[in-house]
Amino acid sequence: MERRRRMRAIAVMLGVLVVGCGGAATSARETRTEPTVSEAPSPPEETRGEEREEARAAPAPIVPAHGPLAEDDLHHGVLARLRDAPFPACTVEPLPPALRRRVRGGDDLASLRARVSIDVPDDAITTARVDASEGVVYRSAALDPRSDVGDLGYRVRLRDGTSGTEEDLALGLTAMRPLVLVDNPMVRLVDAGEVRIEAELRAIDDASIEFRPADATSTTRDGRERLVRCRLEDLRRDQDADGLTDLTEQRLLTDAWDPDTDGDGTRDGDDVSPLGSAAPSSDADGVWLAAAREIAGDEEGLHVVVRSGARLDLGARGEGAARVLVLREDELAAYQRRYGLRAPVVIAVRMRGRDRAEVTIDRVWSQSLLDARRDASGVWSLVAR
Ligand SMILES: [Ca+2]
Ligand SMILES: [Ca+2]
Repeated sequence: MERRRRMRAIAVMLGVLVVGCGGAATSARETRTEPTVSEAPSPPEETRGEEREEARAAPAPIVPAHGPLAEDDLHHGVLARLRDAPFPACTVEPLPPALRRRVRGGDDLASLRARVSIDVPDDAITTARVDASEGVVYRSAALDPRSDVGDLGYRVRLRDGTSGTEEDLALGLTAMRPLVLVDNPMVRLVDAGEVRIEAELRAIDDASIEFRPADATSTTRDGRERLVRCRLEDLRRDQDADGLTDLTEQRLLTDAWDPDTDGDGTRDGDDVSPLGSAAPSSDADGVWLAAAREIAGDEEGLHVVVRSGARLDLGARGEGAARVLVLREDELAAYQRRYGLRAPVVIAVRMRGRDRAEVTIDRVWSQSLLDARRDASGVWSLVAR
């Protein structure tokens, strides 16, 4: 918990620093370049999944059509999906003059919470009551690994005033890549089947990221007063009804048309690590798996872990638990080209006899040294060295 608070504090602090940096340079660096977002065609009615990302009914048993995928097939699938055109869910346009804020600021957490009765996360950006419904847009580590930079993803949580149903959806947008969403009570958060939010253009410069608590990060593009519009049907689309929206699958590099991408019998939405179902084939694999499970249990959100060997089965996840995205080096490079520089986790295992090993967990900005011991029942456990 302490680490999470520290990371959040650093991220918030750096976010503010970047605001100052971008704001000062806005007039000189204003550009017409906009993010590549556009309208997506609607899928046929019968392909729309009934599942919602956070509506977690008992998982239906999955009988994978293809069976467990071999490592090479997983690898080719990941690279192919990273080459696919991104799903467009949101459009960006200039903010209409009538919606311009007269006063900036005033979006502190207490005032955001005072507007609504819906649960408002600590990383809330904006809240609104629209007719009888309520919503909150917030930053989340669910699909973007925590870093010192604060480039978390944006999500929207909505409560329908008539039915009382709640949903929590990824917007497919990440802070500073290239937009930063801002509070503007004059923009109706939900209107005509769309989520609408004011945004600023503040594209982080990956070359300025050092993965240490950096003094500042710089931006490559800046601009103010944009309007982001995301169609709810695009945000909600879950074509294979596996509990993950298409937008979420895009970030997890899973197949949006296959409910069980790795074919291990656990549907993508319930799989801690939906890319990989191999069993450990060595003692070192067993230790690696124990360390990966430790990481998944340490902090919610998404952990990007680099591994060169076969992707091991990390099992099923509980509600709100972390996910582990295991990537090979070349996949990580392609992932970073698409989603920006991300600090991966590297687990190194050195066997020290049959039932002992040393483990190093390197998160770029921190390193943990652990001892692994195997008990009489064959289970590996880890303790800090
Ligand atoms: Ca899906
Ligand atoms: Ca699976």
